[in-house]
Amino acid sequence: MDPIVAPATKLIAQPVGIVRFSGSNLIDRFSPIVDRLPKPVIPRFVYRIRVKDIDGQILDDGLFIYFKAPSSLTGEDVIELQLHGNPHSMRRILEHAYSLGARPAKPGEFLYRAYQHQKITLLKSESLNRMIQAPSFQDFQRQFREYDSSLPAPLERIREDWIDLLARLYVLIDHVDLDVSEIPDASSIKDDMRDLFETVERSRRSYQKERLRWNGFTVVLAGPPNSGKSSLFNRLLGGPRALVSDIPGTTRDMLEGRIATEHGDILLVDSAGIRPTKDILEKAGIQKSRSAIRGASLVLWLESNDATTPPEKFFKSGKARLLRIWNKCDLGKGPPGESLYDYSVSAKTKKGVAEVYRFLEDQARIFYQTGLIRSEPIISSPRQFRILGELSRLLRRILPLANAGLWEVVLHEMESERVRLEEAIGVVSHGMVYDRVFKSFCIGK
Ligand SMILES: Nc1nc2c(ncn2[C@@H]2O[C@H](COP(=O)(O)OP(=O)(O)OP(=O)(O)O)[C@@H](O)[C@H]2O)c(=O)[nH]1
Ligand SMILES: [Mg+2]
Repeated sequence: MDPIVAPATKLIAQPVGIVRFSGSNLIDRFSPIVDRLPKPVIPRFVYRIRVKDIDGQILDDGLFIYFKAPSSLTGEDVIELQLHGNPHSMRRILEHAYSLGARPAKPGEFLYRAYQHQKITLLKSESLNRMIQAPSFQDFQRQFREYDSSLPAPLERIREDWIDLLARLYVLIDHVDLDVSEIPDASSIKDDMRDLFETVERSRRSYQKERLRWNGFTVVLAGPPNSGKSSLFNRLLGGPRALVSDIPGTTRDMLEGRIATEHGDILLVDSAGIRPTKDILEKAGIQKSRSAIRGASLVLWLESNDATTPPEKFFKSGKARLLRIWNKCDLGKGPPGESLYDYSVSAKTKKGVAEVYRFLEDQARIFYQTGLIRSEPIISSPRQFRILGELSRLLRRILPLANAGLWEVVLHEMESERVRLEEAIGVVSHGMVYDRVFKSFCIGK
């Protein structure tokens, strides 16, 4: 296959930067990158090498490992360069690789190739992606167990049951022509269809329960314009991430930042100030704020002396947890009705910010500790959840048909759904699988 290349680590300043290649005949094609590469190159042997830029100048030194197809991550030839993690030198190496015919890998393309060469199943590759993105150690552990397990994934088990039912339906309908000794019992088929429906519903419920947890502990900063949301966002993240100004309506788009605590990640979201407006862009921003509030684990509702709008009308659902914060306490004016506010802070002077931070840390601990880590494998992606929804709707529709004895219709419906189910677990043309699953993954994985 055509050679692809990508940094497997981010292009930021760090001790080690990894560049990964996959494709065929990699040694022949890309040996000009390495100064005096030994001949022949022994697979899986670690070489200390120096790398060169397009002009043949020595650029950096590091380690070189060659994995020969098919014994590699992707099932193709793979080269891994472990260099110094300077983004500028890494870019030079990538440019040299492009000039020799490598193409930049698309997001998830290394895993996709591994899937094409049967190095990993589609469902396991989704577990792997979840594992990398896990917001806490417990979530990582749980995903690793699923990735590492030899037990069939829930969708694989459902598919087995589905095919078993189909086989019995074929015999039930055609037993005269098929000359079989044992005719399946129609009532046991109905029972098994109901059991299967229950299994599908159980998996759907467990996914819904765990979904919030996978998103991580999400804290949304919301409130009227100019109350200092972006200023507090920057303070909590410890750097000037969001634009701050005295013009109300500065923040239009959502901005996210992650704080890694020992219990798990806090996903902090800065949102547009909420107020009535005719400005189309601002309106769109406010729409986003409202939906972020709906999905939040905790909302920090910020007000200050020049921006007081009580949160009541934005919390009709009563679902999101709310912390009311009075900002700009350095201006001297205390909040009206002090008891309304949980914290009084100044994003400008940092007064009270450490207390809010500690509260968030504590809430994150509770969030990650109360999410129960069950040992049974569960559906682990929105894509798989959608497939379950389709299975559930179909079973709900055909159960009455089975009760009425309309077996041929039941068989027809289940047979066409089987195709969709097999798509979901990877028995499908590769282009379609790539489009649906892999492109949401990170580049270099
Ligand atoms: N004195 C004082 N000024 C503050 C404080 N926090 C923010 N400000 C100022 O208030 C103004 C608005 O701050 P932002 O952080 O942009 O407010 P915002 O809530 O994000 O505003 P929108 O994005 O427009 O909704 C800026 O001029 C800040 O410098 C504070 O604690 N004390
Ligand atoms: Mg703002």
